[in-house]
Formats: sequence, structure tokens, C-alpha cells
Amino acid sequence: MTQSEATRDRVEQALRAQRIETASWAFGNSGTRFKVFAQEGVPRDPYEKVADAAVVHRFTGVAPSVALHIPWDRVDDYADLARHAKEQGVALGAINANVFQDDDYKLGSVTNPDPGVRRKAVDHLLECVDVMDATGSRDLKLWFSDGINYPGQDDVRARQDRLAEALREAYDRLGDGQRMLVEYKLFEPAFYATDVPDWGTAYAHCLQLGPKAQVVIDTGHHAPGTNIEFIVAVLLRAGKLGGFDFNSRFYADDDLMAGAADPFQLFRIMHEIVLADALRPEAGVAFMLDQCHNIEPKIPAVIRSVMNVQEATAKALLVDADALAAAQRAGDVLAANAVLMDAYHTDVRPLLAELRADAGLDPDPMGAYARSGYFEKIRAERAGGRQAGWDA
Ligand code: RM4
Ligand code: MN
Repeated sequence: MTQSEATRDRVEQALRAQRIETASWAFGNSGTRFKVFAQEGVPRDPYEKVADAAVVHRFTGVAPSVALHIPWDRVDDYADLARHAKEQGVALGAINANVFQDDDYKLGSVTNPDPGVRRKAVDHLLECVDVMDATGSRDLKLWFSDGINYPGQDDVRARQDRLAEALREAYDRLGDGQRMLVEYKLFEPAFYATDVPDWGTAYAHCLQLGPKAQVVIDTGHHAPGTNIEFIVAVLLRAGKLGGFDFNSRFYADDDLMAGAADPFQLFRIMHEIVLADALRPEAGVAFMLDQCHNIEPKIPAVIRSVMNVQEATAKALLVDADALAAAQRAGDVLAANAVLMDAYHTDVRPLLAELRADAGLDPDPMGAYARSGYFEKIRAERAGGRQAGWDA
């Protein structure tokens, strides 16, 4: 085998093993605080969301699980929903807790000054672990809208103590093989001080909690200009990167399709992953999408996002690691940078198309979905009834 054949072999193998998790809420109606534009064919319940996620997997071959959001995806029998998912060819993935949509949470959930409200919030986190037991999910993903809008509104350190206490209770409830992924977000809805605003705060809590607690990076949750790949590298080095919520942004938490606004950033992130050999499922990094599709049709938007992540990954895998290391050792700044750019500028679409064909898939997932008639079918079947939305 020549060196280039060996490289191709390695790249193909890694791409075949890649797994990207979709999000149930990406299939429901969503919008901004100005307007939710309803779409035709939108799922009416969690079963239909799972069915749509399975369609994404059917056409991409690399999206075999779908994350749930509780209570948006509340059902009577989670084991039955897991069975339904399996029948459709997917599994249920991370369970996302929602402690941000109840009147009680106006001043916070797990950091609320009122112990009664904190109890309610922690009980919800525990309920989510019960759901995980029923669905067989590994990850509990926690994002808190908690924070304060005005200086003096509450005691910042006391809120951190309350947070630590709540996380501890949920952490202690986790079973073997279950994990807690702690997400951070710079601001919004709290504007003065968010309780988990950055990776450092999330990391400090995870460190105190123990090995089952890991940080999750939502790519949309940073200030403009933040070097996200640096955070990736630091967390990987510390063994504390639990996963990603991929999406893209221009200004704030825009939740646009992953790799749409800044495909180069996605490449740089995946480059850190590849360098640390963290693409392998055993490395424990969950590659999830967390997006909303407000104006574009949802299923093809998710397919496109999955493909964008695949393309960034393929480019990252093509970086000539030996040449890069040699240039770095030699202090050759321009050569090192050129190695990265060469990989980034490679058109990997033919390679991915070939891999799909080898796997018995249509090489063009977007076209295949459009031709499949699935949209026409759900548009007819799901007409009327109450469509699921991000608040339902
Ligand atoms: C949050 C955060 C969470 C997601 C919700 C819908 O901003 O990103 O991961 O569950 O939005
Ligand atoms: Mn997220």
C-alpha cells in the first residue's frame, strides 16, 4: 500500500465510524421571539420527531441517534418510544433537561433564591435520569438559563453554591455508564451575569463533581471572535470534553445550520478532535446538533448540517500530521499554516459521495431526500392537528 493509499484508508475508516446525533427539537416548529413560522409536515408528537430523525439517518448513514428534550418530548412510556426509535433504525440519545420554561423559574431554577423552586428544578433533573434509565441514554445534558439581570439582584457566590449543590444531587443519581454534560452560555436570557457563562465555570463544577461530569461546547454560546478550538484543545487535554452542540452563529445564539456561517471554524474544531484522536466513539465525545430551522425546511436542513460536519471532519482527517509536526518543529510558521490550508481547501465531496455509494446509500443525500416523497407524505399525513413547537 502506498502512503497515499494508507492515508485514504485511514480517512475512510474514520469517516465510516463517525456518529452525529440529531436533536428532536430541530424537527418541530421554532422561531425567534418575534415569530414562529409554522411549516407543513411538522411532527405532531415525539414519535413523529423520531421518525424524521430516522429519515436523516437513512439518507446520511451517520446519524443513528436523536436527542430528546424533556418536557417537550414527554411521553407516557419512554421504553416504548425507545422501541419505536429502534424500529425506525435509530436510538434515543442525550436527554436534555428543561428548567427554563416555567413561571417559577423567573429568578432562576437550580440557583433560585427560593429553596422550593430549587427543589422543583432538581426533581426535574432527577426525572430526566429516570427517563435515561428507560431509554438507555448515556448522557444527561444540562443547560441553565439561570442568572441575574442587575448588579445586586442576587448573591453571585451563593448562586454558585446552589448550583454546585443541585449538580451534586443529580450527579449522585447517575447510574454506571451514565454521564452529565454541563453546557455553558455567555448570556441570554440573563443579561448581567449568567450562572454558567463560560467553559471555565462549567469545568470547575465538573472537576468538583467527578469523572462522570463533562463539559459540552455549544458552538453558538460564545462571544464573537472566541477561539473555540482553543477551548476544545484545553478540555480534551483535561479529559473533560463530553461533547458538542453544533450549530452556527453570526451574532448570538443563532442556532443556524452547523458549518453554514463559518465552515473554517468547524474545520479548526475538528482538527483539534482529530489531533487528539477523539473522533473514535470510545473517546467519549458526543457530536450533537443543537439547531432550530426557522425559515428553511427542517429535514433537509438537518441533512445538510450532518453533511457539513462530515465535510469538516474529512478535511481535518486530511491534514498531513507528519508534515505539520515537522514544520512546527522547524519553526516554519508559513509551512505549518500551509499544511492546514491545503487540507481545508481540498474538495472532499467526491470522497464522501463514494463512501456513501460503498455503504449502499445515495451519494447525494439532499437529492435523494427530495426525490423520496417523504415530505409529500408527511405533509399530507400530518395536516391539521397540533404541530410540535419548541415550546410544546
Ligand atoms: C439552549 C441550549 C440547550 C438547548 C436549548 C434548546 O440555548 O443550547 O442545549 O437544549 O437551548
Ligand atoms: Mn445547546
